[in-house]
Amino acid sequence: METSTARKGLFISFEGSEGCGKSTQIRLLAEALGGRDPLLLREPGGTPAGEIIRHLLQHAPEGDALTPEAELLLFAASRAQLVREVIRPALQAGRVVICDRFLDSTTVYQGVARRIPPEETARINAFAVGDCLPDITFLLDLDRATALARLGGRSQSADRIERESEEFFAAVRRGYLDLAAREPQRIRVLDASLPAESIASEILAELQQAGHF
Ligand code: Z5A
Repeated sequence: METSTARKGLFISFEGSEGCGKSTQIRLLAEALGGRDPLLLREPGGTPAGEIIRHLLQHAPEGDALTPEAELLLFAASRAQLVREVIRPALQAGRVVICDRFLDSTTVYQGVARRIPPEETARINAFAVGDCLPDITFLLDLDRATALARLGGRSQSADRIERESEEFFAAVRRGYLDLAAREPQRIRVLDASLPAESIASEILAELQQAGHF
C-alpha cells in the first residue's frame, strides 16, 4: 500500500499545446519565486528512467510504431517514476514544484486526440499519480497558427507527436478547454497570445489570490 503525499509544499503544473509558452512562463515564475528555490521539472522525463522513455516517445526510430495504448502507458510510466522519485519527496519537504506538463497532457493528447476511451485514460492516470495532483494548473491557450509562427515552423526538428495532423492539434486545444471547463477549481485558462510579461503577472496574481503566496 502506498503512503499518501501528506505534503507541505505547493505543486503547480503548466499545460497547453506545443509552442504555447509554457517554458517561458515557468522561467518567469521561477525568477519571481527565486528565493523559494522552486523545483522545475518537465514531462515526460525528469528521472533517469523517464529521460529514456522521453527519447523513445519523441525521437527514437523504435518509437515510430508505438500504438496509442503503448504510448499512453509509457507516458504514465515516466510520470509514476517522477511522482515517487522526485515530486512526492519534494512536496513532503515543503518545496514548490513546477512541472511543464503533467497528467492533463495524457487526458488530452492520448485520451482526446488519440481517442483512447476517457475512462481508461482516467484509470491509468489515477494509478500513475495516486493522490499526487497539482494544486493549481495554468493552461496556456493559443491558436495553432500563432504557436507555429513562434516556433518558426520547426519542421526539421519536429518530434513524433509534433508531426501529427492539424486535426490532431485542433482536438488537443478543444480537449484542454473542455477539461478546464470540467475542473475550474484547479485549472486556470490564460490567453497565451498576450505578451509574456502580462501573462506572468496574471499567473502571480492568480497564485496570490488562491492564497498560495
Ligand atoms: N505529451 C503527450 O502526448 N502526453 C503526455 O502525457 C505528455 C506529453 C506529458 C512533449 O513535448 C510532447 O509530449 C508534447 C506533448 C506530448 N508534444 N507535442 N506537441 P516537449 O516537452 O518537447 O515540448 P512542448 O511541451 O510541446 O513545449 P515546447 O514546444 O517546448 O513549447 P513551450 O514550452 O510551450 O513554449 P516556449 O518554448 O516557452 O515558447 C515558444 C516560443 O514562443 C519561444 O520562441 C518563446 O520565446 C516564444 N514565446 C513564448 N511566450 C510568448 C509570448 N507570450 N508572446 C510571444 N512569443 C512568446
